[in-house]
Amino acid sequence: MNEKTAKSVSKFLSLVLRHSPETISLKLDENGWADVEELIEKCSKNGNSLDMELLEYVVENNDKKRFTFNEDKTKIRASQGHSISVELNLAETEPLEYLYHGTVGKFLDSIKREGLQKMSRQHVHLSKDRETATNVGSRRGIPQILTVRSGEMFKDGFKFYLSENNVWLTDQVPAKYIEF
Ligand code: HQG
Repeated sequence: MNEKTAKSVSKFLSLVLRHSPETISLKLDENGWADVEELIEKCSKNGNSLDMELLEYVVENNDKKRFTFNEDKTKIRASQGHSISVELNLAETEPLEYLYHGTVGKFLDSIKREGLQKMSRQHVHLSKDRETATNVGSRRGIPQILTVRSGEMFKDGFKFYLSENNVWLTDQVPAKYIEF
């Protein structure tokens, strides 16, 4: 399988399964699932040629396991990262004592004032280690890694969720729980 093709399919799937299914007139259900046959047909119609073999390859080999099939592979969804409102029904999970967030310098003043906010997504995304957070921050420039006292937040009643692909999610992180 051509890696370049797989990456471009992954990017397109992120667009339609997380942000704007209407780009290809695709409907997601309330839990974010798309019908696989419909997805293949509508992607192909819109110039992103796709078949079941390629879709299975992308789901299995995606570097972050961004997409999941249901049991019989008739449906597919993004595991996290949505900007559109979907109910992923993730189980509340007790977090590790510390989690990490990768960002860049220009956001720090605002984060110090307002804490971490979800911005355009459905959750604040946190990573289990500094290395992953460094990769996240590097998407925008020189990474700045913030340490979140998630254990303390949990004791104080904040909820945490772990996505199917092991990204930690929460609604917000007040600045007092962040080590800059
Ligand atoms: C920042 C990728 C100012 C925040 C990654 C971030 C992740 C604030 C940006 C996933 C702020 C939002 C998500 C505040 C937060 N003031 N800036 N109060 N609070 N920010 O992309 O965490 O490859 O929505 O630091 O790996 O960067 O797409 O979130 O820089 O897992 O699968 O606002 O996306 O995964 O940016 O990344 P994003 P993120 P995928």
